[in-house]
Amino acid sequence: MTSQDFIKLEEKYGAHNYHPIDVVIDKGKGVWVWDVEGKKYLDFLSAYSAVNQGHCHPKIISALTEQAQKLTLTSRAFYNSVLGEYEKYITEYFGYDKILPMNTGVEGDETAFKLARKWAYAVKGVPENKAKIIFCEGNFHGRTMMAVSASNDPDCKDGYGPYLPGVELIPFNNIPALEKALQDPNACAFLVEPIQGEAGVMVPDEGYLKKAYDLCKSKNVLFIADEVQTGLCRTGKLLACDHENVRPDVLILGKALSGGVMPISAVLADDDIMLTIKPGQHGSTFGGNPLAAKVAIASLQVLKEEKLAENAEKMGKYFRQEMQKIVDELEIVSLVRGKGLLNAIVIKPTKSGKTAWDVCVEFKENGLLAKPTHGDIIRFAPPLVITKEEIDFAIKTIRNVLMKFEHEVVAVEA
Ligand code: IF1
Repeated sequence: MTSQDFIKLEEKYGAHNYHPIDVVIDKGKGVWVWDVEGKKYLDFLSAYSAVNQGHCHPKIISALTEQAQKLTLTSRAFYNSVLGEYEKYITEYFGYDKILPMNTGVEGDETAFKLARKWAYAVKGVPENKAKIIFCEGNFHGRTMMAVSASNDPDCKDGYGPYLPGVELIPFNNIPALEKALQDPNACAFLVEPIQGEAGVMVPDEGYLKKAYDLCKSKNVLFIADEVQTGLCRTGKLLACDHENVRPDVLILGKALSGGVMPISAVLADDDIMLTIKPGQHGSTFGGNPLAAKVAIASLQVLKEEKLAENAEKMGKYFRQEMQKIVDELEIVSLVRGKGLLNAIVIKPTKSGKTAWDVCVEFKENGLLAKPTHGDIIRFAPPLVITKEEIDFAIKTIRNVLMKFEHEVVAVEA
């Protein structure tokens, strides 16, 4: 079967809720993937930061296959011999009293959301059914009705009403707006991405997270960080909040917690918050399964053993510096922004109506995989195990492709 055959198969039998780039990946190792025809590509998306440790990392795959032959799932109706070890490991790793294990990222967000409401009624003393959770415009927390209700992206949201009440949206990176929203005594939590990923890698002003955290504390409101995409060394530190020495009251992790092997998410918090959820009040069949527990331990070990935060910091700086030269040289790209290895460029409008999508198709033709977001933004987020030589290959490819679009730029009116 050829790539076209695989694409047709998905088109006919799969729901049409995605529009992928036309490449059918068959194999992956480290930063590289191969299509069914055997052509090799540098993965510059990493499954949206789930594959931080690189594709099929041997240590993570060993943990998976070893445990898979012994025990995979008990449900939480019974104890299993691995979960406690994982809970101890991850809580010590991040410095929290407790973990609540879930599966997908959005389940982590849902869990944090429910936890904040429980805490509002049990601890803060918010009147029943009045709890309010503050979100930022442009957020992305996943696809469930909670996340959709908190979204203001029409693609995510439209046609799915009625929406969940008790959420308020404020502009991102805007301290006065947060200050105002926090005046409501029923506000119980501020749930925020330290860097907005899907919005186009929006990095807030330095000091924003710290100020937001301090404001939340002054109003007895939980600061909840969605580090599903920004966490686990992606931005050059273990957590993006570490850049401002902010310790979230509730921390949500997902994606790279499994190195891209299976859905594993986690919510971390201290006892005064976490213990407001009692037996039977929340859970999941698969959350905390022994297979996931072993995979997550290995994934976290790899981050430290291979110093992936340091590499992301160093390679990210180098990448942005080299990209900036391209931005200065070419008209077609207006800017590069990001932190660590979570970066994006913005493409200018062209005469023929070609967009960031066409640029990504051309990247693919030249052996580099990336995906546009919001029409004119291209996200660059390779696995964190990337070397300088591989970054140089990416820079060369990006420059060559952008050169092809250069003569198409619409002259910008002064
Ligand atoms: C898709 C985007 C990225 C996330 C943050 C929670 C979740 C995500 C900050 C939910 C998920 C994914 C979802 C995936 C594409 C991808 C994405 F473009 F849609 F926005 F990364 F930027 N919090 N992001 O970024 O995690 O439940 O999916 O495990 O197609 O929906 P999930």
